[in-house]
Amino acid sequence: MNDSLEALRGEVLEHIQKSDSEKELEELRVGVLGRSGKVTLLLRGLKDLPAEERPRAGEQLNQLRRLVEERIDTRLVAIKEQSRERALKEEQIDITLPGTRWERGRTHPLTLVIDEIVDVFLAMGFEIARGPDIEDDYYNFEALNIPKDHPARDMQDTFFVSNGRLLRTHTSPVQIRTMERRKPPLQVIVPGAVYRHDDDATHSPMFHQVEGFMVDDRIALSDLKGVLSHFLRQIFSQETGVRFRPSFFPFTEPSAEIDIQCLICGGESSAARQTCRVCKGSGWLEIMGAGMIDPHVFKFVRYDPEKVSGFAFGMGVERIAMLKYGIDDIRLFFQNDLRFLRQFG
Ligand code: 2NM
Repeated sequence: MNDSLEALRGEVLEHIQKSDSEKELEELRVGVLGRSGKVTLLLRGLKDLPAEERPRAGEQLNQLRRLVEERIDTRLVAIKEQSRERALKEEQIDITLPGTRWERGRTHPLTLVIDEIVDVFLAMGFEIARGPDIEDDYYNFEALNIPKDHPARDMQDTFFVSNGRLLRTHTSPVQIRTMERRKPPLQVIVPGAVYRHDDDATHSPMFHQVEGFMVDDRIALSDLKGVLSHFLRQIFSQETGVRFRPSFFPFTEPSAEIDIQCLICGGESSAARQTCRVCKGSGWLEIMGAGMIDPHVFKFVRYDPEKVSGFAFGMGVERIAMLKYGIDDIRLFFQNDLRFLRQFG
C-alpha cells in the first residue's frame, strides 16, 4: 500500500474512533464513501493507473472501503449503547420516594345535615319532591294564602327576575305543585335552596330549607307533634326537650314555632343558662315552624277541606348546621375555605 493510502487509512480510522454522534459518523461516511468521497474518487481514478498496478490498488481500496464501513457500524453501535446508558442513569427513578398524595374530597356540612334530615323522614315513609328555583307569584305567595297586600310579603325580601318571575323564598311552592298533581294520602319533604334579600352573620341571600307536609283524612295536631318530636330527637338526641309555641303563618292554622332545649348550655334547668350566648338565657332554641294546613291552601289545590286535613312544617338547614356544629357565621358555608370544610365529613 502506498504512503498516501496508508495515511488516509490512519486518518479515517482515527476520526471514526473520535466521533461521538451518529450525525458526525454519517458526515464522515459521506466524506469517505459517498459520491465524491475520498475513497470513491480514488476508485474512480483507478482507470488512470497502469494496467498492471490496477488489480492490487483496486484490492487495497476495496479493503479500505469495507474496513471503513465495518468500523463505522461498530462505532455506531457503541455510540447508541453509550447514549442508552447515559439516559438510564439520568432518568433513574427513586421508587422509594413517597408519592404525591391527593387529598380526598369531603361532604359539605350542609349536605351532611340535609342527608341526615332526609334520612329521618324517609324512615317514616315520607318521599322527596323537588321543584324549580325560579317561581311565579302564584306558587310562591298566592296559593299559600299570602295575598298581594299581606304583610307576609314584606317579611319576605324577594328577589325578582324578569317577566314577573322570582326566586322562591321558601320551598313551599313545591308542596303546592305536588298537591296539585296528586291526591292524598301524601307525605312529602322538599329539600332545596331558597333566596331572600338578606346578608349578615346569620342570614345568607341563598340558603337551604327542608319543608314537608302530610295530608290524609283525619290528620291531627297530635300527628304533627308526634312526627316532629320524633324527628328532632333523631337529629339531636333522644333526651332533647321539645316545645311547641303558638305562632302565625298565613298558610297554616293553627301554627306553631318549635323549640328544642339549648344544645350549648343544656337548657332551662342548667345553671349555665343565664350567661348562654346562643339561647340568650332562655334555655330554648327556635328550630322550626309548623302548623295545620289552612283550608284556603287546600282550596287552591282543589282538595276538599271537609274531607282532608294535614300538617306542614319547615326548617332552615344552615341554622340547624350552625347549632349542631357550633358555627357562628353562616358565610363560612359558602366561602369554600378548605380550613373550614376539612373539619367535616
Ligand atoms: C313552615 C312553617 C309552617 C308550610 C306549609 C306548606 C304548605 F304548602 F303545605 F302549605 N308548606 N310549608 C310551612 C308551614 C312551612 O316553615 C317555617
